[in-house]
Amino acid sequence: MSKLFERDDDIVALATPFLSSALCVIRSSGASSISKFSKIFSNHSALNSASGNTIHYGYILDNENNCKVDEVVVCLYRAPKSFTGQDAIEVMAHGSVVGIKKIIDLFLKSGFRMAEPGEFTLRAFLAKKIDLTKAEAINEIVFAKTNKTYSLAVNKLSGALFVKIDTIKKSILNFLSAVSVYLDYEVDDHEISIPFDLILNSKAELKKLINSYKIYEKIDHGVTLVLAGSVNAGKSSLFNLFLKKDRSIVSSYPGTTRDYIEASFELDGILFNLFDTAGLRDADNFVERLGIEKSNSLIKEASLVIYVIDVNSNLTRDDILFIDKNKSNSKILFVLNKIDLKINKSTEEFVRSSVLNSSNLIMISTKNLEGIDILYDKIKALISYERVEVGLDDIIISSRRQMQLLEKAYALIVDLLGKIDRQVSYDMLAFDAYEIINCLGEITGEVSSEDVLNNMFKNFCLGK
Ligand SMILES: Nc1nc2c(ncn2[C@@H]2O[C@H](COP(=O)(O)OP(=O)(O)OP(=O)(O)O)[C@@H](O)[C@H]2O)c(=O)[nH]1
Ligand SMILES: [Mg+2]
Repeated sequence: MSKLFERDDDIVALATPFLSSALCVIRSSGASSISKFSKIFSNHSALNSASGNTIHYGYILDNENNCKVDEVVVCLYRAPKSFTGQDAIEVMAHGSVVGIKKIIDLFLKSGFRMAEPGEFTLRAFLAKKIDLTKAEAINEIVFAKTNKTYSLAVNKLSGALFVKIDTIKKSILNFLSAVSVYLDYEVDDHEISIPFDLILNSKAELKKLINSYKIYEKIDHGVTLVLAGSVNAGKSSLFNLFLKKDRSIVSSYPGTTRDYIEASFELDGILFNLFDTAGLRDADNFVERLGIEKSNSLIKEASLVIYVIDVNSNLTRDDILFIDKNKSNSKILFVLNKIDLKINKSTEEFVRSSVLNSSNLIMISTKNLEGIDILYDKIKALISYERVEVGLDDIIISSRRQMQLLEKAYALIVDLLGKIDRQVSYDMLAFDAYEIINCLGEITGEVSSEDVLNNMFKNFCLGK
């Protein structure tokens, strides 16, 4: 058997970020993990005789230097009742970066080795604790960017995708069984009914799953929203308002923002990639000119642009050029800002008379928040095409690997249906059905090669 499938040596990794925090979790697993760890734990005799699923209080000890390193709580698991199916120890220590390094060093000195990314989940898979769809769901939960992608991943963790794939697989298996009976006993095909409809239904189910990947891409990639406008119009003030924090510098000095700043926020379940840009003007400063060039290219690529205008001042030459060029562009929202101040009538009139769709013009004040709700509603309306109604029970494919296998299975089913139409021999149909079952088995991990597993788990983070 290959090395990958016989892993029971003792591994350790930090499962929480390597940052100062109240607490951290250091995770370990392996056949002799408990006895090795007990050497650096104050309460070692209790630990060695402890039963699984127990919690122990004590100190991590540096025996070489004869000192205590940290006061900790330890969770002890015994095989097979643990995430990895092996004996395992989880240490909850104080989240000090110095302390974490010391504790991990002591683990290594006691005979553990650092785990590879995803190795705990790989062991859980190899111990048949989880299938591949659940393993991937764990990674998706960790990296989810929005509430929606998070909830969809949790749904998969509960096994929904596995059940779905398994149901399709069973349909194909029923078809294969009927064909095999026909082949084995050479019965007359009038005497046995071959369930061709199962293949048609499976094709439809696979199509639904394949389409769901496009939905996922929409939810995951988000909408690019760019704030543009002349210097001092209030772009950074609006940027901070969207993010609900003072991220971008706001000042009355024209040309404060020189380079673009990117951040994300969520509105109505949709992820927005928000850009604050350098104010447009004929700048003499080289750095500022580069920033303005970047602003222009971001505007071109954006799904939606909010062009901010200071309604208290005269329009700039750049404002007039931009309005003229984009007055009928439905992806540009013109926002007249600073309505808490005296409104410059000629500025307001010019914008009103130029912008073709009056609902694309909104008056706001980032100072007293007038008009902000209207702006939010307008943004939601404009990107409604991005909104996909996904129930939390829906199964959405979010892994490229799964998607490629689903496409392969779909192509095989289309091919099989063609052969059924052409009435090719039943042994060829059986061969194709068998291939489809294998392909679906690769999604759940029932059929998997070492290369596939190595490739998949290396994308996990350390400690997972
Ligand atoms: N009265 C009032 N002042 C505002 C409003 N919005 C922004 N300001 C002020 O206008 C000035 C410029 O605001 P910023 O948000 O820095 O403008 P900007 O468009 O990012 O400017 P640059 O980065 O220089 O291009 C600051 O002094 C803000 O406090 C508003 O709605 N009302
Ligand atoms: Mg700015």
